[in-house]
Amino acid sequence: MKTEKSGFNSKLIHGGDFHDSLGSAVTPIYQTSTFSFKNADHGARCFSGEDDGYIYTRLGNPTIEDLEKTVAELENGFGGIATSSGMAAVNTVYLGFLGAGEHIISHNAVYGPSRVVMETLYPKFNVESSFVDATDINNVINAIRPNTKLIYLETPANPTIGISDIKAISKIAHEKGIPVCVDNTFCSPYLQKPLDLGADIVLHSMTKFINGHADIVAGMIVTKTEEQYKMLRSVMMNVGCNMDPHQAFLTRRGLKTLAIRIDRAQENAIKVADYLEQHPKVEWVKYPGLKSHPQYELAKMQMSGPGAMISFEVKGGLKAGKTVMDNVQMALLAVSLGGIETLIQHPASMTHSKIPQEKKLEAGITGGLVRLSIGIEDVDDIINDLKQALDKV
Ligand code: LCS
Repeated sequence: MKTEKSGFNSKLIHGGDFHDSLGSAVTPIYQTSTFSFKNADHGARCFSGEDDGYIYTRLGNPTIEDLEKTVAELENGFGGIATSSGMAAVNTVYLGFLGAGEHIISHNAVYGPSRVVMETLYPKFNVESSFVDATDINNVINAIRPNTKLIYLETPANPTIGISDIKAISKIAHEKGIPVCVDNTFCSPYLQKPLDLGADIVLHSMTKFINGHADIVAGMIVTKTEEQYKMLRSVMMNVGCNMDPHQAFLTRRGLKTLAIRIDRAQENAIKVADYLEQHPKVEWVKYPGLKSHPQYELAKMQMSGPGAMISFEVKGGLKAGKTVMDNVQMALLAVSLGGIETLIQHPASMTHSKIPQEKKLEAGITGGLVRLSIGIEDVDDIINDLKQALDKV
């Protein structure tokens, strides 16, 4: 009997609708590179698309497909395309939408490599880019050119936590026939649904909240239309940045607890952000749940919760920030985010180090900015850990 699964948590558990003849409760790992055909005609029909049988794991695999269907369902999209990493998802979208002589507008504070690859590799193929502060829609409007083929948002942005207005930007983009892609990594579909807000493509580093256990690297693209799904799927298959079945299995398992993990991490993050904002040694805190956040009202409109990512600066800048990072005892001094453990890192010298200094500063990635990914530990322990590290400043 099929489960009624209209609620988000029910979709997390039962999404994908995988069933096999053994009644497996969990989608098994189909650790196979290839699938045999019944006969030559069947093989030909699989290749022509007349038969939807599996062919070869780079093209499709039941374990991976279950994850793709589930995430697409959670994002209210047409279909999902799983990739080997979040960066593979980013590059699949870049390759799919941009050609020689064409132009992309992107937020200026996206994840470091999402900007670096566009500014260093794509110019070889004559792709033009404008990285602007997309938290102000006028900057996006002013950057539109006749050859603009994609608007790329990351909201909340890594690491500035700046928030861009998905609905308003999508409306303007669509008037000009430009598709909009949103990197939804910091929210996951639990807190934000970019396609419902008007975007065309949503992508994730599933390494983060979706898997949530810091044990795999993975990516996902979800499209609104069948046409864009087919186009991007073909890019992924031909580039060969497919997911592996074991990676899909772990991600599907991690995904089941997405909502309860985020509820808990977010509850902790709200308390940590409040604590930091009141701390005499802290210069500023950026967190969408704080009234002091410049896009606090917009965050309330487009996100169903403020999430678990916080950026802050200690008075005394980088030197003081390093003292905090070097002295935390429970939090891990590590990049990545969205896992069950609290992580602290320094974007200017770590995740965003390859961006030239003047571009970092223009984007608000200052030397003193420290980023926290709040985990699901006991909040008193997280706060006490930060307290004793701040005491050393
Ligand atoms: N998009 C965002 C917003 C990210 O934060 C990351 C990785 C990616 C895409 C790329 O995903 P990956 O290929 O790593 O799965 N962000 C990282 C970070 O802030 N620290 O380490 C990785």
